[in-house]
Amino acid sequence: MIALTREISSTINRCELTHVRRQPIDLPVAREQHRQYERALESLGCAVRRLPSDDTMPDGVFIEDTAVVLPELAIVTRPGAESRRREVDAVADALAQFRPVTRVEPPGTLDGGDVLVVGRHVFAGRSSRTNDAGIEQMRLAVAPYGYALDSLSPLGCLHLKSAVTALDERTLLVNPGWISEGALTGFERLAVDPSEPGAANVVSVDGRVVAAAAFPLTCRRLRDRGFEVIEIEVTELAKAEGALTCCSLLVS
Ligand code: CIR
Repeated sequence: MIALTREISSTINRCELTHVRRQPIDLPVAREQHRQYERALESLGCAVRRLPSDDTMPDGVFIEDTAVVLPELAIVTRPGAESRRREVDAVADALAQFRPVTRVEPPGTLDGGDVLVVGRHVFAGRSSRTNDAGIEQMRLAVAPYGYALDSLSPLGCLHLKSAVTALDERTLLVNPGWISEGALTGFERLAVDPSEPGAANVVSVDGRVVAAAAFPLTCRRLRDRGFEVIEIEVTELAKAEGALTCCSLLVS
């Protein structure tokens, strides 16, 4: 498994924010936390390849939003925030080494954080970043490969994957306050601790989970369910409204 990551831009303090109040981000601390994240991915067996960033990409580290990678193809997105659209070209070039690449075209917008792939099932979140045209293009791109796509509308959070991520091919980690669980039938569900609404976003590889140390009660729930959990500090990236899946694209 290859994990594509992207360097934190020196302009991260000018990042987009939707639900989070702006607080100063300590760049050296953020970069050290990002290294710890990359090390956690390496400990799960990923080979990390970090793309460079530059001053024109305050949110470049959140590489997940620029593409959706399936075994058969990669869909390069058209991010909903205009300030993020220049992020996609370098990611498209990097992914072209591994997969055929297709792109979301105007008027479609789509952030990778709004797309959750579990086996042959694709959930797409309608959000302030992802519109129906973008979701429709995703549906058409994946249908030939046998993927079924459901669109959902999370509420109260930035992206679908703020509300739900996959722990394995059967089990989802969910904040029921941000998504209607009825939309997720057919999957086993584990709820985050109610005092930790942001805890549903974790990276999972082969039943081992990278989770934020800020959410100890949810980490305990994960361990009680039998998952091995690696806890890391991501306080500075959280100030940029980023979580864990957003900082990598996993290419198997
Ligand atoms: C943004 O608002 O676009 C960034 N500040 C945070 C993006 C986080 N991405 C994600 O959760 N997939």
